[in-house]
Formats: sequence, structure tokens, C-alpha cells
Amino acid sequence: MLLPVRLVFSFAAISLSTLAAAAPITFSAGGDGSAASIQSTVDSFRLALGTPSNGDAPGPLAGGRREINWDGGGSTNTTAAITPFNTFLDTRGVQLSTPGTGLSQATPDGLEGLFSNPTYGETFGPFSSARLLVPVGSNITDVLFFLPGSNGAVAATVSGFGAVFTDVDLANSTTIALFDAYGNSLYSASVEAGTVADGSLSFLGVVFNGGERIARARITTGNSALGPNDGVGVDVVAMDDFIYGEPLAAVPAPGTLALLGLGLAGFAAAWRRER
Ligand SMILES: [Ca+2]
Ligand SMILES: [Ca+2]
Ligand SMILES: [Ca+2]
Repeated sequence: MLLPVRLVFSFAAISLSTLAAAAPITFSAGGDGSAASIQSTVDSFRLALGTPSNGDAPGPLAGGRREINWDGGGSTNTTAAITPFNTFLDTRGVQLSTPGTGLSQATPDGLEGLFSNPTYGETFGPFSSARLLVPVGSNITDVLFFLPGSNGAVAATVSGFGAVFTDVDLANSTTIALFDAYGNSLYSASVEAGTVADGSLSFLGVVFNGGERIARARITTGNSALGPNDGVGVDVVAMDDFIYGEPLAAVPAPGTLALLGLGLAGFAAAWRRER
């Protein structure tokens, strides 16, 4: 009559082995100035996240992904630097922020005006026409996820996150770090450098296969805020397309498995006392 206890133990063993197998699946490329040089990596990441791209549709949706290309339907205007950046909070379920003065969407030529630097039109190039996203006064961008259609009322998590970068010159200057809803680190890695001196494109995307859920991404672009010329130890970097899993309402799960385990252990102890 020990069978129930044995069942409890085997359940725990299966759960632990599932957790041990969990791993990030990385999609990484460093290319030249052509979109084609990173396209297949970006498309593979899209497939891994899910189809279709859900556009501005309100959630919750069962599958698919979200994308932001910063292009405003073909606009070439430079947008004012704002933080928090809530432009896509309701429609795509992200809130961006920076410790700097704000985030702006601009074309490479627009960045010349924004930062009073006439070299930036050559330094940067877009993946999707024509605008990029940059933090102003910082090289840090934080990304929080919300249920699309909730206008920031419902915190959410995603299964994967990736971004396109332009003009990554140094191997360890640009990073993506991912955190769960409790601030625990899930992943951190550097974006590959491009293969040409200026205007290169790079991509880094990560999706998890063990049920991990991303609540926040911290992106570090280059080793300097935009402003100075690129080169001679200064690596300024801008961002293009963000691509991420469909945001789903965050489910409170602090040690849910552990609590479940405690409950089963309690049940087993009670069962033994009953005998
Ligand atoms: Ca773009
Ligand atoms: Ca460069
Ligand atoms: Ca650079």
C-alpha cells in the first residue's frame, strides 16, 4: 500500500527532469549593410516564436508574435524623446523606458539632426525602412510587456524576444538581458558585431523551450550614448525591429512547483499517518 507515495516521488522526478532540460534557443547573426545578410536568421526566429504577426489586434491571443519596426507607416519624421515610451503600449503590449532623457524614432539622417552629428547618416542603416529607435542620453533601453489592448493595465510575459541592431562594431558592447516576473535573470548575451565598418546589421533573438516567461528585457546599445563619432574605442549602436512572442497575462507562479511539491508531501505525510 505504498503506491501513492511512490507516485508522488515519480511526479517530482519528472518535474525536475523537465526543468533541467529547459534552455534558451539563440538566433544570432552579424551581417553587412544588407537586410539579406541577417534575413534568414530573423525569419527562423519568427517561425520559432509563432505565426502570424498579430499586428495591433487586442489580446489575449492563443499564439503568434508581435513586431515593431518603428517606421510609422513610412514616416521619416524624428519623434520627440520620451520616457516612458508608450507609443506601442496598447497596440503591441510594450512599454519602453531609459535612464536617459527618452527614446526617439528617427531615420539615420534624422539622427544627424537629433544628435547634431553629421556622420550618423553613414554610421547607421535600417533593416526595415526607414526609421530606427534610439535612447537619448543613455545606452540603456528597458522593455516591459503588457497584454495588448489593456493599455498597460495587465502585466504580461513573453516566450522570446529579439531585436535588430545597426553598427555593432565591438564584440561585447551590445547586450540583451532577460528577466522573469520576479527579477530573476533568465539570459544575457552579447550581440554579434557586424562585418563592415559602418551601417552593418546584427540580430540577436532568444526563445525558451522550458516554459520560462520573460517579463523584462534590458538592452544595452554600444559602449556610449549617441552623440560622439563612432570609432576609436567608441561604439555607438542603434536599434531596428523588435520581435517577441505574443504577450500573455503574467500568472503568479513564485515557486508554484515547490508549493505543489509541499502540498503533495503534506498529503503523503498525512496518508502515512492515516495508515
Ligand atoms: Ca525600421
Ligand atoms: Ca561603425
Ligand atoms: Ca558602432
